[in-house]
Amino acid sequence: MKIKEKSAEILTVDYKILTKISPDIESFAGFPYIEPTVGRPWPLPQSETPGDGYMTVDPTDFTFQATGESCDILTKAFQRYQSIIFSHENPTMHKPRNQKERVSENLIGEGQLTSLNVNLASPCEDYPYLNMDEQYELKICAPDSPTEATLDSNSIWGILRGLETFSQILVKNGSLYSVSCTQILDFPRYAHRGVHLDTSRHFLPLEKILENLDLMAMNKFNIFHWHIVDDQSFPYVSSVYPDLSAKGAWSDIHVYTLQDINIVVNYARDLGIRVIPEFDTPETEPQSELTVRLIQAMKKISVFLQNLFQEIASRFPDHYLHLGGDEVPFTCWSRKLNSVSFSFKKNYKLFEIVYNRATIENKRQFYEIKLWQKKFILSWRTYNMFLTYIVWEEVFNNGVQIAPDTVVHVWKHSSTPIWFYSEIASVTAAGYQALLSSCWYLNLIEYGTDWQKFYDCDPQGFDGTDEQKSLVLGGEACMWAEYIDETNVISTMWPRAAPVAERLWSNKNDTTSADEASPRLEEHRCRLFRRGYAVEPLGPSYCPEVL
Ligand code: CP6
Repeated sequence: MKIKEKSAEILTVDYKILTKISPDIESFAGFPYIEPTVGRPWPLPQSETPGDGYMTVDPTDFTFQATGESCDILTKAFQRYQSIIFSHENPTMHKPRNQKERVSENLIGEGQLTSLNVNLASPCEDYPYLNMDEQYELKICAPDSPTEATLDSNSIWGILRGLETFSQILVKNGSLYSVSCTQILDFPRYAHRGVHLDTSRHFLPLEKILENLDLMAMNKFNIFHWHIVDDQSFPYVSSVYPDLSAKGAWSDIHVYTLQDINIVVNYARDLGIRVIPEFDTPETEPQSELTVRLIQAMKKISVFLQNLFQEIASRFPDHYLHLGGDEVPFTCWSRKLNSVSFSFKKNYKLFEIVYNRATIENKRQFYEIKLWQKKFILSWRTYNMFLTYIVWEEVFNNGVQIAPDTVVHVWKHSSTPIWFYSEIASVTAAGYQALLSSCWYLNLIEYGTDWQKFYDCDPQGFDGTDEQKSLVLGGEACMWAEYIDETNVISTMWPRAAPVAERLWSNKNDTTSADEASPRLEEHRCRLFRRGYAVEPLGPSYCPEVL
């Protein structure tokens, strides 16, 4: 034996002895290396029946075939997935010294797969909506068609979800790709699976919003909750009231024009994602002595709000609108409102406030808000093509009268989940539909991992009746942007939003263990990394070349 070989042997032996002495050596200080799975989808499908063997795919000889209905959404999806699947970029991360061959050579392939037959049973719909059909069935060399791969759905939205799953179960195998034989029947657990993004505290360039939409689709999220304006800046460019952004945006380039909004809405639509904008409209404490009623200005403001919200309704095709209503600084308002002249009248039912901080503080802050009561909301419903409202939990907690179909968004959190579970229990006990975000604050950062916590949180985890639980529409992962801008938005959100995606999509009984999910999440993170996104690592790791 040559000296070189000998020393290599010693090194191997030493390593083995070392790991024997200290079995934890590979999981130093509680940060274990989790070996990723290969070709396992995220989020987990509702049902899978794995078959024997696999098929081989040659990227130069593979197409998507529409065998049923077709439309622009489908054509674009084919182009997108052709590129997502086969532009296997080399990770820039260091390569491991001993790359294991992940796909076993012993498996007997069923042959070459040259197409995925995509059978859309109904014509496409224009825009995604609440309770759209997202179910699909994906069969790869199933017993009844051993040489084929088929994707079936009654809806274009189901086809989009199925294409994503197909792209995830295909893995690189040398210069070719492999896909295991399987039958997948899949549909979401919750209809509302959102990602909330704040573009007021920092402006986000359009590309980052679109990148985020891509990542959302790769996690089967279906709602982009766009917290577009807030105290710090008003980047929404209104045609009816151009001063809102002219005076309220950080600068004249840090704005979203009508064209930008159309780009976002249509890009999202092609991915089966709804865009729900939030225009903060804080409410008031009805019993407070400090309650201000702007009777004199009311007519004027009413016209202002009608014009603004009519414009918003025409620009965002979704039938839901988020009205905010959180964290209202009552005393601050009433003090600052002294600078506005108004007459005060008690017990007035319908009231609104105009709040113009630009005149008080600096030019960057200009914001108009309203207070409302039931009558007002009802008149809005007729006016705004029957929009349904989502409000933050304070609106419910403060006893504001809200339309019966209002969705209450629970966001307050404490170190124990009891608090928000009791909140969602009382919201649903009062008969309102609910969304949960309390346990999914992506902006809260700590050393170590927090995704297991996100994974363990369940929107229906409260004590309540079946009827109460049926009122839970789903939830949203929230990103607040006080400390987030284009430099860190992607890496802070992803893959940390992925556990939320699985919680909202997959069956509760199959997703009870974060430990069990973690090898799949490692693979998913590598997949997103390989697709070109700056997704942060979950712990000490590397991305094997096949992923
Ligand atoms: N801005 C607005 C915020 C927050 C909320 N509303 C917020 C509160 C707590 C945390 C993060 C964000 N920055 N308008 C609450 C819904 Cl931890």
